Amino acid sequence: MIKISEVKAREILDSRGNPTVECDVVLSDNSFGRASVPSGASTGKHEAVEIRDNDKNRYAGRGVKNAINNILNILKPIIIDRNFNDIYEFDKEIISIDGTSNKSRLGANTILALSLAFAKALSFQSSQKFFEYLSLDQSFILPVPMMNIINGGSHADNNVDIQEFMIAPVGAPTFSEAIRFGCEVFYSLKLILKSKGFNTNVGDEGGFAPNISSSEEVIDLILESIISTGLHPNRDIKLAIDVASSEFYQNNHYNLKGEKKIYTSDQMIQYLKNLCESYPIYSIEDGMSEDDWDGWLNLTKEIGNRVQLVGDDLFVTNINRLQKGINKKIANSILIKLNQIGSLSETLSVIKLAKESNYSYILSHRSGETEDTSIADLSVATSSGQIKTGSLSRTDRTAKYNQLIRIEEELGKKAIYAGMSILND
Ligand code: 2PG
Ligand code: MG
Repeated sequence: MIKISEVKAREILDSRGNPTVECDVVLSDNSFGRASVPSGASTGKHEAVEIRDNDKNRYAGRGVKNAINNILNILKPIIIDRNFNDIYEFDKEIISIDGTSNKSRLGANTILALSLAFAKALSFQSSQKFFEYLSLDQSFILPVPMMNIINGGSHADNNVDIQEFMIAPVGAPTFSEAIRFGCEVFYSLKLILKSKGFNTNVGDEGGFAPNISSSEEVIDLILESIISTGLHPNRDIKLAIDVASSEFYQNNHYNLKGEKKIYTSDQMIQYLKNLCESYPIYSIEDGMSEDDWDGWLNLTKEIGNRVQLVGDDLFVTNINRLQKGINKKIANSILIKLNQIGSLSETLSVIKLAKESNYSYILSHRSGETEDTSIADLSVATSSGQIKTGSLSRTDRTAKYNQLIRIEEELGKKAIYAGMSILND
């Protein structure tokens, strides 16, 4: 019987230079799995808890030695020399050791690192690639990349209110062509920004971070850059935004500091509706704040029949919050971030519920990332049809796109690019 023969854990760095957890799991037949976990900046209030040491003498309090110790001293002695049939059995065991509803005892970062490393070891053992091992039905759909080419909000040091402006090449014939479309727009956006005297340094997710207070002006520049590459906005490339509005929701109002506007919930809905009427925006994430359920309901009633409305801070990859949204007919899509819930099996359960409820689901990175590319495999395995993993610069972002290029090559003729199909669901 194959057993767990070794577990290692270490403190490594994420893309912002903050410590994070990496874990290795080795099975008795030498099958090996390694995983590391990302970390958010615009985190949702209802996410599972990421534990940090808060020891001001190390890494400004951001160290994760406690999480490492939890793996080595609490979890390892319980799982070592044991056999688990699948990831569900394994995760159930380690989640029950934590015993809390939000993983605050051992940490979502602790549990996810171990959960993913174990899944990778099982995938190694089965001699399958990770995306094949996780595949739900052996249909392999390459996702439309949602590339965040202008960074604002808490991901950049500028005055752009909306956190992410993304381009989604729905009209590309293949995944690798979608990446080429995205890169060419990215290059041309750089030239256009430069020519207009804007800064072209990049933010946390590799998109440009110019000081532009109006969202309309940002979108106009993106459209100009699409056209100047010879591509067509709407037909070849659609736009998506992550408003991340929980970040600027104060006293029941949406405070857009860059635009110098303070909106009520209804005015915010009108603002978003106008943006969708003026521009080829097919998807809005976190248009309303994480606890503004009434605002979400009204937004869904207003534009939910024609725009993908994605709950990130709203649902936090949590099956109970998603179920509440489904019951209330709120949003029509969920952002999937493994570390918001803290284990692979719970993530797969949320995806299953979304699928059964006709909600689209988008695999997503965090603003603080590592070189771990699991989300690329997971997006193909679950046929998510969409992935957002940043811009076309910074290796922490392109690593995921590069992994998808490899998967596409590996699948050959079996690879289907989601393309336009994401718009008809
Ligand atoms: C988001 C994410 C990723 P963060 O809001 O969708 O883009 O940001 O990881 O900072 O929460
Ligand atoms: Mg978000």
